[in-house]
Amino acid sequence: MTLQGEYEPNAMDWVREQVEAYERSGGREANTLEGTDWPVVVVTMRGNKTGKIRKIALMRVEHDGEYALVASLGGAPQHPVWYYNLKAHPDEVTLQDGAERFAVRVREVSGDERATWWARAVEAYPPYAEYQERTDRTIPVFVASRKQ
Ligand code: F42
Repeated sequence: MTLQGEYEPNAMDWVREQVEAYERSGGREANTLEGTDWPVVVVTMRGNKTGKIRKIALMRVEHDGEYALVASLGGAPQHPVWYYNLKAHPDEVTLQDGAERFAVRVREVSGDERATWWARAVEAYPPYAEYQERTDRTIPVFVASRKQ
């Protein structure tokens, strides 16, 4: 499943290159955070202002076929702008995990559900805990579920 529209490469070279190598190799290359063994996934979405197709890489946090998408931005004071894309177009998202790319529906989670997914996220990628220490902003967590 692919989203229709004009692809606008990510403004950050290292992200754009990782996304493009990941997609080109069917997830066999560029599938971990640079210099680590921590796996990543590629998320494709629709821009909430331009309507263009945007792609990012995120740490892979999977549980029973669902994925957490953690809007950490390294603990920066502001959300990454992709947060606003997912809020605006939660049904126009695909996720690639390794060779498999599939359509997902995303929803921001809160309360106990967020706490459960946050624990899974920190277990998958411990630096998330440091990122949350760095900022007063509560780092948003989306859950991506496969579309039937
Ligand atoms: N970022 C995370 O937040 N969490 C992670 O777990 C994570 C892991 C990760 C692993 C590998 C890797 O290579 C990158 C990783 N990143 C992670 C970084 C992530 O891929 C994003 O690059 C980062 O989160 C920043 O996302 P961003 O959407 O804020 O990117 C900005 C810099 C950007 O691309 N801005 C564009 C620009 O031209 O300035 C606009 C992009 C956009 O979506 N525009 C929207 C549109 O309509 O087209 C409008 C958005 C708006 O509302 O302004």
